[in-house]
Amino acid sequence: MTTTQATLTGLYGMEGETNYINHQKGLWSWLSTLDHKRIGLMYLACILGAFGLGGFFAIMVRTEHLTGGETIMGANTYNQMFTLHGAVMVFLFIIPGIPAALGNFCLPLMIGAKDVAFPRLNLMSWYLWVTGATFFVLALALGGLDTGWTFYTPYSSSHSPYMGVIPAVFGAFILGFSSILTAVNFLATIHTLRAPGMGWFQMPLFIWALYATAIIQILATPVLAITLLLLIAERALQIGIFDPALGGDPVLFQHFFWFYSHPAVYIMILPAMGVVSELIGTGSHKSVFGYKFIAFSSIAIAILGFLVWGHHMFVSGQSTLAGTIFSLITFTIAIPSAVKVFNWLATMYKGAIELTPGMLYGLSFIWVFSIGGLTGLPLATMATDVHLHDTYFVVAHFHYVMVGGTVFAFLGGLHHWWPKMFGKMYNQFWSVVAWVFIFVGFNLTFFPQFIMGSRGMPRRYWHYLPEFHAYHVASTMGAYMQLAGFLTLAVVLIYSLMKGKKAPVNPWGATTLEWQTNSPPPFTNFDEANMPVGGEPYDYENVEYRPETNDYIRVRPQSSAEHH
Ligand code: HEM
Ligand SMILES: [Cu+2]
Repeated sequence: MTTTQATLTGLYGMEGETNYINHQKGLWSWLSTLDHKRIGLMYLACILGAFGLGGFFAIMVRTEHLTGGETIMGANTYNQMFTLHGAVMVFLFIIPGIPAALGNFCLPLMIGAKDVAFPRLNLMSWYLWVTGATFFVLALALGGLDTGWTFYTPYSSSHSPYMGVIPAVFGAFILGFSSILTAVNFLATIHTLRAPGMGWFQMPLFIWALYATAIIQILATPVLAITLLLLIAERALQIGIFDPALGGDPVLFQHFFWFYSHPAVYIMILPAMGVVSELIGTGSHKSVFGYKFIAFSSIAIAILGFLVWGHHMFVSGQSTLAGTIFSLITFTIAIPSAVKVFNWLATMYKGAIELTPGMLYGLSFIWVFSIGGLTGLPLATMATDVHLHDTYFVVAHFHYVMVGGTVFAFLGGLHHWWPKMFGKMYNQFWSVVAWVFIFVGFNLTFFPQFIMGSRGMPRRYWHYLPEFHAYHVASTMGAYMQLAGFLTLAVVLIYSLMKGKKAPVNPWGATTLEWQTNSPPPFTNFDEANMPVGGEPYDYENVEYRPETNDYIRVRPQSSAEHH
């Protein structure tokens, strides 16, 4: 055995055990892999890189706001910083985050399949992500952009002096294809490759969430793609589609943009809700309450999400009738969202709650997402939105949903599936310390923004009046605290890869199929002799704690016969 082999075996598994990480070696074996697990990890690495980059821009923006005047950068640089922050976080990190990284790794394992339906297409999606990201880097190299991540016309099409606009828009266009192809793949996989005995209602709830997300990705993303091409055409050729000076209509751009971008917020939050269902069930060691309600509420959110885009345009001059209708439909989305929250709470009721890091993130999600969701109601009400539109209240609202929601669920999922992915445990004490910093820092960053926003602090302003100073300083301190938390977490996870204890098959006592195969799983996901069968997905009677090895074993084989 060579030294590298020895290290790898030391790193990833028991002596002699082959798994998807060590069965082939070398960079090329990764770059040409068709294995969904490896592709999931490649996405994970890329997405964490994008999160770091977006985080850097966030810290820049927050640092600038330490004083009401110029702190570290001029106005033009400031405009670039918040644009790049938003664009990188949305297009490179949060939209692909859970589906492409966690979803790719988990989906086939959770339905007992060997891979996704179209492995080559899956690899191609990853390369498209990398190509799209390269265009973003090109945009930076060409001097950046300052349009805001929303690329509103006519500023983006006729006035912004920056060369980075077209490459960034084209990058987002390509990333859209990556997203669409992943969605096609997931739909086909869920339809055709479920384990014997796994009917639709024996699928784990994360799978339902990925299914609903895939529908949105396929139906909404093409609209964004066309819009972005039109924007490029307008900017390059001054055709007169969106610029009123050329006879175009800027509000048309907003309609197109939000027809995609509102459903896109559900592309961000639905997979997160799916992860949270797994986290809360496992952390409570109790069957998830109201399985069908949670499953169908995902589908309901996916459908309703297409009918509300006009709530972003109450002050754009759209008719009051249109505004009223958009407002009403927006309120109805609160129903399926609340259904989920109530079901998670009912799952915990009388459960044997164990505060693992995964569960802590799950609980934080419920708390923080509720604040994010409830503050959406005043924004969905026309009379109050006229006052709150384009203030820091909106910035606080969407960060409570996107960071408190999606990012927390992503981190919870990462902690939950980490032992399965790498076959290594991490130090739970230090990861809880990181969680404290992230959770407290997050609230300190964004809660003051609700207050200053409702008092009139506009978003995207470089300078501010003295009365907002204390809020801005608190917010920036919160951002630094989050940074400390994320750096701690990075150390915890890197240390786990190098020195972590070997992970057992099922460290958390979860019941879904991925916890029946080795950690890390073999290349083919399951032992050929012991292929999984579907059954009741959340029957916690099936697993029993084993104190000698500190893991859980299956006491009853999963079979469709058990289903009641
Ligand atoms: C983790 C710490 C974070 C901090 C401190 C932070 C801070 C900020 C700040 C200061 C702004 C600028 C507001 C303005 O000038 O109008 C902003 C905007 C924004 N952030 Fe974050 N952010 C963080 C994380 C995230 C994450 C994870 C996401 C992705 C979901 C995100 C998405 C956005 C978006 C979409 C905008 C709007 C940009 C625009 O107005 O063009 N942020 N953020
Ligand atoms: Cu919306």
